[in-house]
Amino acid sequence: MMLPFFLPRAVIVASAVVVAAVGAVSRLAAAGTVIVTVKDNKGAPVSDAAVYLTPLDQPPVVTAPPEPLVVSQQGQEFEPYVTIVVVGSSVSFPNRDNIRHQVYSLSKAKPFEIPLSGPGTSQAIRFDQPGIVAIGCNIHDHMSAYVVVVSTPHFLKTATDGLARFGDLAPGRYRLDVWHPRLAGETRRDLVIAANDAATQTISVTLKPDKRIRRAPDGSGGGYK
Ligand SMILES: [Cu+2]
Repeated sequence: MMLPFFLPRAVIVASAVVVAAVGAVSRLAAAGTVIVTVKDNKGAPVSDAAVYLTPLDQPPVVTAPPEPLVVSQQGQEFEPYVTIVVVGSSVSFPNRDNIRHQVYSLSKAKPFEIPLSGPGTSQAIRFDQPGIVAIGCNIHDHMSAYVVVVSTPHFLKTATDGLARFGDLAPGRYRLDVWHPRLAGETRRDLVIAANDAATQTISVTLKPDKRIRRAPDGSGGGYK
């Protein structure tokens, strides 16, 4: 007796799903929003934090961009300081200075070394494992950058307001990770996002002091050129 009732119900549910997927308005109405604020222990907003949400209910699909992202060497600094990429992405490292650099990483996720390279040269590196890749220059010890390799399409880097706003998230369980170069480890928490939810999360982090010297003392002094 159950079967005749059950089958039509299943058909109706299936067609409702199709309609929701086609109608952008229905899909947006059901999606959730998460706004993450990253603050330090004094309440000041933190920039350059990598904030990412990994769906836990089904493995997320990530697609590497067709063109490499760019981390340049400019004014004896890497620019940008923090770059977030999905697994499989390539990053090119153009030298836009008039001196030579030697870009490298000793990180577990992607150890590499680009040979000593002069002005105008560029080499791309593919990041094929998730993790934090700390990058330096063998010639200029003060130069420092990070590539954060994630396996989720939902990632943002905070600007000076410390905000990361994720919209259009499918309802379900997520892991929220926050990472920053001056954080001892990752800050992690689990979230459940309901349909039509607009959740706000404030993450307080205790940052280690900024030991970076933002500019080389004086490029005219000779030495490693
Ligand atoms: Cu250098």
